[in-house]
Amino acid sequence: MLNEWVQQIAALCQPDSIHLVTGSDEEARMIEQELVASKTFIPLNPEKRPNSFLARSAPDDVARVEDRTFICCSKQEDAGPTNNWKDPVEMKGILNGLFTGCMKGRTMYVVPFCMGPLGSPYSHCAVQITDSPYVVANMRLMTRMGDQALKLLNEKAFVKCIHSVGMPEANVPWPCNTKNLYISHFPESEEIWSFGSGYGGNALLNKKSFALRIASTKARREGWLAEHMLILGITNPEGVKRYFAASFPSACGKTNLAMLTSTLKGWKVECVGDDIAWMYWADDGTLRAINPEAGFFGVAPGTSYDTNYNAMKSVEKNAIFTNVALTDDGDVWWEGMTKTPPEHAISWLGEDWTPASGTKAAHPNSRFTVSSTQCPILDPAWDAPSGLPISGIFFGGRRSSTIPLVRQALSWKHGVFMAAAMSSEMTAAAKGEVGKLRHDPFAMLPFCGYNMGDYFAHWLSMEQSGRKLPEIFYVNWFRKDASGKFLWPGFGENIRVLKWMFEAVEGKVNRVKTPIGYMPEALDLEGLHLAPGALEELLAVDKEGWKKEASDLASYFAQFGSKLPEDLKKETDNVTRAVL
Ligand code: TSX
Ligand code: MN
Repeated sequence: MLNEWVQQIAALCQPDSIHLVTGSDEEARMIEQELVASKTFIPLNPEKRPNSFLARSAPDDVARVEDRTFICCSKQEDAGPTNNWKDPVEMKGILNGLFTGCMKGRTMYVVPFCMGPLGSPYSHCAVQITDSPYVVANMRLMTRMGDQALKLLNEKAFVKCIHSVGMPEANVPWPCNTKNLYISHFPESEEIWSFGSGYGGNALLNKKSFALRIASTKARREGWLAEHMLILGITNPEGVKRYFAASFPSACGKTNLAMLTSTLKGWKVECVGDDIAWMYWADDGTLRAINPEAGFFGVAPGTSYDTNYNAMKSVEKNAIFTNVALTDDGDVWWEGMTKTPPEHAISWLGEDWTPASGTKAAHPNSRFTVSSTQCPILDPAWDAPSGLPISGIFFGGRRSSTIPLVRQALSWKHGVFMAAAMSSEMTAAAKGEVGKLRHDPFAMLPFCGYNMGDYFAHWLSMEQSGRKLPEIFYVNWFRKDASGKFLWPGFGENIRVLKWMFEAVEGKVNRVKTPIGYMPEALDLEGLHLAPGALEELLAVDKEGWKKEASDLASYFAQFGSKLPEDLKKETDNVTRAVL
């Protein structure tokens, strides 16, 4: 079956040769050498950054392209109002044209990979065909790939990922074809076809395309959850450990949180994953999570030994950097990495750069790719085939007003409502107007492979007897005072909020019931010099703000029409009534 499919794709794409990827070290060195020869990879100074490489993309191939991302299911209604839909037959016609001969003069790599711990009943295997050795090198760090996955592959049913940069006979460092971009998902046949881009989520089909868009449709059919969530473990001073999953829109510091360095004595955070969680109901009624990934593909700018010590330690060796700056001593640099910038560097565009240039040395969406195993606080059980029990789930967004530092949902339904109501202020890192609110339910807006209204209903349907539902929370590290200053110090100090949630799960904290959820009566602020009145401001229920919030939400929800679950309408009415 695998062989047949490979031959079929080869006949379409007409590559010069086919390479079935084994995942061996010799093979990795060979691919790296090939990438160095084609100038895709610049080897970094081995004294500074051993066995690490820098890649610079084409200037117009630097991020996921949501308006060229398609869900191709037979009925448009099944894609819903938040996805781009195309008829599967029509899309296959377009793709057949584009893929014909698209790998002429190139090698076609066949990459078997497993998402999730090897041998876990919760894991799923897939195969990606690609003509990008850069993609193969990244997938080696981010997934369990090669022979180990091939052995586990279900020959009858595996997700088929087909990717081409769309530049046959290419002899350039970063081949791509951004005039003809298609990132197409076929949830009914479990196929992904991606053409024209070599960057990030457009090309590494294991991540957003498979582990979220296709997996979310699988999860809906089979009664589990495929979510855009980090997973972390928290241990208290008594040695009790609990796991939490958490979901945030972009530019909220999800990777920083996943690798948090605690500032509270005796409290420890360990990292299971920073981006995706697959969660299942175990026979004992608990929700158990695995991280389907095996590596990090993190945004570089803003990452420093101060903001994310463990990420910086993780990328000290064996890392791939994409679109960061190259320093004169053969190392990497990006905005926010050090307090003082280098006096001179080569920018992500390959040009001379100095602090006086007035441009960014690294692209705002520049990345590091590294294996999870290099994270100093990787949870010892991160790879457990049985997954890890989830005590709580929290959601959040970047909001300068209205949304309190932390609150606990009043019920499962209320928690689902809070997550469906997620929104975040846009930063310069994302396109759009800076400061403008963008709704991003469950941080799944670009990643849900089906109708978002059905997705809400799926979450509501998780509430069943015999299940130990995790507690749901909502946090906001970004509330500001009247003068525009952040009220909360964030980063490692967020452990104080994690502590409150940990104890809330155990029913140990004092909390007050408000119309928007349970709020802390107090937080552990020992050793923290918060401005007088700041905590009150952080936890204030702003009636005027909530009135606006509720009416804005009602109009946002209206787009889902009859697909919007009754329970979410009721929850919207409840808050509206309570704050009026
Ligand atoms: O990642 C962030 N987190 C989570 C950390 C575990 N960031 C960075 C967001 C961009 C990706 C934050 N920024 C956080 C936060 O909790 N909070 C803030 C806002 C903030 C920024 C700076 C300061 C305080 C708050 N203080 C000083 O600069 C001294
Ligand atoms: Mn993500």
